[in-house]
Amino acid sequence: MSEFKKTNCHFCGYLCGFVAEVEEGRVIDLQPDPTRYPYDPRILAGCRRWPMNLEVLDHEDRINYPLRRLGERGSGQWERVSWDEALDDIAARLEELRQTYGSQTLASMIGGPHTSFWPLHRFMTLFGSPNNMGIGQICWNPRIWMDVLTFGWTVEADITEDTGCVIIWGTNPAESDNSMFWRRLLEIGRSEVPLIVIDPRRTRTAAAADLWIAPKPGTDCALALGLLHVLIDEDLVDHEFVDAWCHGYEELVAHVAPWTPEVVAEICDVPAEDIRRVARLFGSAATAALISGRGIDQVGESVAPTHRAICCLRAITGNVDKPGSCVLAEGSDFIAEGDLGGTYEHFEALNERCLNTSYTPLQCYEGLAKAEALTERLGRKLPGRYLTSAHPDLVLHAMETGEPYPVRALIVEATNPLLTYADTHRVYKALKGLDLIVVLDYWMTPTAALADYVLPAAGAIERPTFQAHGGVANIAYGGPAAVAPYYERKTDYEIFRLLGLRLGQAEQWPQETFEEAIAYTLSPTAQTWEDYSDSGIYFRPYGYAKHEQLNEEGIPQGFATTTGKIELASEFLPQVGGTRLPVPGKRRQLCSPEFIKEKTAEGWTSIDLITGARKQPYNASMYFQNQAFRQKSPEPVVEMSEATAARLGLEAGDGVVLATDQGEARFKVAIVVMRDDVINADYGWWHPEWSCEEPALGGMWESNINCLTSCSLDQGEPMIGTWSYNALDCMIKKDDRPLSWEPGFSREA
Ligand SMILES: Nc1nc2c(c(=O)[nH]1)N[C@H]1C(S)=C(S)[C@@H](COP(=O)(O)OP(=O)(O)OC[C@H]3O[C@@H](n4cnc5c(=O)[nH]c(N)nc54)[C@H](O)[C@@H]3O)O[C@H]1N2
Ligand SMILES: Nc1nc2c(c(=O)[nH]1)N[C@H]1C(S)=C(S)[C@@H](COP(=O)(O)OP(=O)(O)OC[C@H]3O[C@@H](n4cnc5c(=O)[nH]c(N)nc54)[C@H](O)[C@@H]3O)O[C@H]1N2
Ligand code: SF4
Ligand SMILES: [Mo]
Repeated sequence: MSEFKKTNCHFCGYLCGFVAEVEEGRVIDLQPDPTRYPYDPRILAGCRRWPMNLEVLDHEDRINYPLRRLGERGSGQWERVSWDEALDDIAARLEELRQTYGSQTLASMIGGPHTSFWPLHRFMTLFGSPNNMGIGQICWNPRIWMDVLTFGWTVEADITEDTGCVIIWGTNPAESDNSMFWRRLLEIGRSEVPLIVIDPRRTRTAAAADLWIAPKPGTDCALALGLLHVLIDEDLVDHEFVDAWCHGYEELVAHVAPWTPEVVAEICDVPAEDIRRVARLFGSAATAALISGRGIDQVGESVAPTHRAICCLRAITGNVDKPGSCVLAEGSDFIAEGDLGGTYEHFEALNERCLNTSYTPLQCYEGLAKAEALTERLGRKLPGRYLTSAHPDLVLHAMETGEPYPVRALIVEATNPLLTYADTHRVYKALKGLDLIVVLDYWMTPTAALADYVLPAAGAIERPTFQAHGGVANIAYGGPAAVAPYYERKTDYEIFRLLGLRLGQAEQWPQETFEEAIAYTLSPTAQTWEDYSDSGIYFRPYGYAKHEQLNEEGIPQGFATTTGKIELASEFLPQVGGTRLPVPGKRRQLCSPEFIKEKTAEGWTSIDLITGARKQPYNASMYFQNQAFRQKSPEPVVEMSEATAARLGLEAGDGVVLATDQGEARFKVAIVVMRDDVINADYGWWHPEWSCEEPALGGMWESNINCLTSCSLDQGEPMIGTWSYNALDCMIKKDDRPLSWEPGFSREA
């Protein structure tokens, strides 16, 4: 007899609802659930990933049992051990390292939102280490930080019937979202509402737009200052809103005066007339929305000022917390991740050991405390562990040198840092020198291959899901597991709990299962675990213009900033080494002058580089196991315009090698429509069909663009520490040698 169980897909951030047909604890069929958020048959028809859920659940390459290393690190020799054996030994070794070096000797690495990370954070906090590395500085935090410091909280775009203009800035939802939001943009593209895309590449999103602006990578801050200039110059400003709610308008006027369209056109290499057009479309719409993404998140020094300038664009046009523009999200009714992870409770101890302090004055505990002092006025709790995440440059340095203290152990959860963290050679060497590495994953990845223990994580369908965006909005979605984990897999939550129990954390892990933990998370709300499972979402309709709401004293509550207003000129940022108004910074230079000289003499050419622009069907280093995907997208490519290819003497399909001071990687040329004189290289490429043992490491040395990148602090954003995956430089050269998977390849060549 089979049963039908509600559950969720987690192959992207939407967590679509499904109904699983279950027989004797095994899923035998999976069908979309039309009763639950965010069901839409068009999305499912366009999604290539969800049908692989069944295959992935029982894929022959999944890790099903705890594995312990035998032989040399990376030698590929493993023994299957019981959970008790694995966890007892890991706990004992961690305790010994803690006795010898102090609790900060343990570091962790996480990736994108593939799972709930607060259980790891709770474990790390209770162990006593602040050294969580993650994608914080590059993927999410820059925008969160600048929104919070300008508006007092984060803003989310709100596209409704009222929206009269949309700017899509450095994001390509056609490939990165490919779901509800992308469908909505397609509709807007076809409607009267102007859609503007700012991207060096003519993406499918750009193709759907009315106007495509292709600036030189990394010049977006200047572009935003130019737009502000035109808005002010042509009086497309919402003066009523600015007078009532913005601080520092006159300063902003003076600041952007020199940034004329002509000056900006020169810097960004776009027509001055286009800058005027964008400003006029945005400024003359009664309501306009702006959505930005990774293209401006990962551009070194300029990342914070670019986001600040974008905040100013929203503010002076009155497009704040108003239907059709954006909403200031509300803090969550359910328990926030910062509290679940214990960040605030253990603040002092974490702060004392935090490596970031004095290097990245915003992205550290002291920066968090200053910001939190503002937001707490309106009862909003920041996602502390993300906003304090340790800088990889500093943690890797501590691993390499033992300074300022030795970092000897590492937990890797839901990331494959040899592919996705910057500077693969450096990450590799640092990992090789550690005393203990524990990896939680579904698969044997190149990173897992270097571990002492690989622990089998349960995936979606076999675990409940609760996606809460760090708790910066009052929404969470997901649902229950359909089955108990297959084989001996366990949920990430359970793994950290069981480890915690062995290290004196028993009292802080009262809920035995992740399901119970989610039920507890929801306990301050009116919704039970059962209601949540049934509807797949926790959501309370939000209001607009919350700054006008009266507080207890009967005056409008305003914005949770130093001045209570939107800070066009920031009173906060100078305290952490920033400027009152946005000033563009330098971009990251990956090639030293000596390197360029040497390579040029050998026939290489210097060129601008962006990396990792999203493409279906892969996601970071994931889904390369899927044979259908591999057949359809078989090669790691570097994209360039026809003119660029001609200048470099290249044709579509040619092999090329890219290089920087850090290292090299090889790709095939694809000719696309994009700006001239910049190339875009794929990221995440490896070959799971290869052996993961050394030296092959799943083929990850061949076409891994992060062999070229760097996380060094010296050219990063100085307050947050953002390093760059875009607006880079590299050397390029044609390379006809076959790649390892091509006919004619020989190891000697
Ligand atoms: N298929 C797929 N989807 C994904 C992911 C994936 O790996 N694969 N990853 C997920 C993750 S972790 C994230 S963070 C999101 C990211 O989602 P998005 O923010 O949409 O990221 P991309 O699709 O890379 O789009 C970034 C765009 O910025 C452009 N760009 C590069 N440099 C610049 C610049 O200097 N200025 C401007 N204006 N534009 C620039 C690139 O050409 C690219 O089109 O995607 C998520 N979705
Ligand atoms: N050059 C370059 N580098 C980049 C980027 C770029 O654009 N260019 N983008 C950056 C960005 S924005 C991001 S967010 C990162 C993304 O990079 P990551 O999010 O770190 O992605 P992956 O490295 O593919 O790691 C995901 C791993 O987690 C495992 N996994 C998935 N779900 C779970 C789970 O529930 N539990 C456990 N334990 N494991 C799970 C998968 O099997 C896989 O091995 O990459 C960054 N790196
Ligand atoms: S991959 Fe994303 S869009 Fe596709 S079904 Fe899964 S959650 Fe939904
Ligand atoms: Mo990301």
